Amino acid sequence: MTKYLNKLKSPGDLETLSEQEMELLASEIREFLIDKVSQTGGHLASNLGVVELSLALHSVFDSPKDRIIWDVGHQSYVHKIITGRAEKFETLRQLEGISGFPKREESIHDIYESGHSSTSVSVGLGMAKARDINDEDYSVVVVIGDGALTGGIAFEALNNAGHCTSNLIVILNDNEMSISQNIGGISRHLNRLRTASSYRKMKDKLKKAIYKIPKAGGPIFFTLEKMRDAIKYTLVDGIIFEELGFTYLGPVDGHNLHELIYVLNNAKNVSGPVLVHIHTKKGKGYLNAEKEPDRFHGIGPFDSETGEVHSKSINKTYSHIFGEKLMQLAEENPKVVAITAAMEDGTGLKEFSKRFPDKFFDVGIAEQHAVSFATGLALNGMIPFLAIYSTFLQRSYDQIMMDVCLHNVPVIFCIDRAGIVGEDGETHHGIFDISYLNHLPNLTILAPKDKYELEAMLTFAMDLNKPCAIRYPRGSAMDLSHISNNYKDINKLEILTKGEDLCIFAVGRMVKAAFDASQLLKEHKINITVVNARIIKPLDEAAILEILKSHKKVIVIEDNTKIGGFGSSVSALIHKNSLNDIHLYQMGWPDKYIEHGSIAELDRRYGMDEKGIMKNVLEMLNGRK
Ligand SMILES: Cc1ncc(C[n+]2csc(CCOP(=O)(O)OP(=O)(O)O)c2C)c(N)n1
Repeated sequence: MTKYLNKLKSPGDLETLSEQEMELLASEIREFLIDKVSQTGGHLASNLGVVELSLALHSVFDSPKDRIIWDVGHQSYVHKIITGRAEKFETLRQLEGISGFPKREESIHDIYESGHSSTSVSVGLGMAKARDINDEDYSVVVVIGDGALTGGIAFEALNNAGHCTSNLIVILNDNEMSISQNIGGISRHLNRLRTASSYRKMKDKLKKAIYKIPKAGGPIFFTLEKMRDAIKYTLVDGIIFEELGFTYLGPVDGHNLHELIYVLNNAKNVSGPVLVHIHTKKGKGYLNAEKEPDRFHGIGPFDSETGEVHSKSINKTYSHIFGEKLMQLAEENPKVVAITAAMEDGTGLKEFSKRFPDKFFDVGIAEQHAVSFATGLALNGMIPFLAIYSTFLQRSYDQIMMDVCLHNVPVIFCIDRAGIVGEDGETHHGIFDISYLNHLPNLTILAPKDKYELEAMLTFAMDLNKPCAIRYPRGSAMDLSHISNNYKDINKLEILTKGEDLCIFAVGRMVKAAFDASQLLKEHKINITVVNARIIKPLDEAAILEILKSHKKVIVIEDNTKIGGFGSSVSALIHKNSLNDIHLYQMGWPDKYIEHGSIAELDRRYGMDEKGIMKNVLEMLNGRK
């Protein structure tokens, strides 16, 4: 069944295969992907769409001498298979297993570690320039999707590359999809190009036409073939990439190996920047994924026959709670609008988009634009709720600072996937947002301990009339109403348990762990105070100082990097008030990029669960910490 795949250990093995055999290999790879990803979960649809492209790239180019760069990197599974990692696919995205994104420590063929989109052309251009300066000879090839192309930095890079003379090959993998249907003017432009005749057909037509010219036809075509830009055969006017200075080749059927190999060989010989526009189908070859490419974009373990995911949680996620509450707020307040940067489903806004189409904006993968756009809406009287994953909001730092906070306008940042996110790893953990927001003037930062607090905070933020950020984690929304159901003073700290031995300030997701630890510690006759630190900024100084009067041993725990987080604020407060007898221990993520693995495994590994808390409490009380 896996006649060709079994023998595939490195890109060089492709040389021995005919195109027909490579097509058989493509089918084997698809079966392999469906089988493996159904067990581990992962980015299936995007990878099924690039099987032929990955084979063609590794046939035409000589990796790692030639550099292949994957934008986002979620579509690099086939590349991983070709470069000798098929046997490791059982461990895909698992703790200590292979990553779902390119990783330099995994393979010499992974030369750039992506995860956040739209950076590939910039990186590729940098590599091409370095090659030229060093007087070296190899190709730099960048693969970017039509979704990733909606990110502003991609245009900055195309603008720059089009102006340079360096050889750079950009493959635009156009499947008409971002995670959902792709949006925007460029998407329309690509559609116009796609509907024009294919590259090969155009070339054949031109050849026939020229050959009809008596006597001179043959030599003219021959000369054209020799000319570097003779392979621009499309008859569409005003191709944006040509206007920017690229040679445009396309559109090409991205599932036709023969055409792909042909056009890539041509691209290799073009001097200057060249863009190859290929058309693919997301989810190609697996009907379930072809029908629902968005659901199979990133999916948990599933039944490969039915396509149904195995562990369907009955609990709603925080994203669901957010989406539902926002619809309620929009019913009540006509000023409420919602914005997403290409993550309509992931952020829980799908229903909102249907119910309030005029008040819903998917701006594409354009987080910076989203923030400035929200500023404009707020300056003209709207209340924008901007739902972005913590890790992607990093892109918008300057816009948050200079547009939202400087103008002091009511933009509400609904920071989804805040904290550790699990299997997507280093590039996706949302563990920096408290640190990159904590010092911004005018901003309020909140973190709910459960779903009811999230709802209360959304209402609070709507009425605040100032910038506000609410950070909430990935996964099932907790219900901690049995611990406390006081949602009135949502911008004040909340004391959950009282004890004299030690005090824990816990932020967001960590409140439950701290509370559970406090209950376990009772069995050791240790009584601690647990505080729900639901307002991170402005710091509830008076309340914290009051608590510190009766506690000399203090732990702060937050699902954020320790540097610059809530713990740093408490530490600074202690220092400012010269409370030298306070012993503070900060718990949070260490100063490094955290690897991939399930959230529970990472919590355990880094002591970020109730056991880790208990250990620290006991060590502090025993004077060992
Ligand atoms: C800056 C940033 N924002 C959002 C995302 C989330 N994201 C991952 S893949 C993707 C869609 C990419 O679409 P495309 O480039 O066309 O690739 P496809 O999956 O369609 O092959 C999005 C929005 C991201 N990775 N980076």
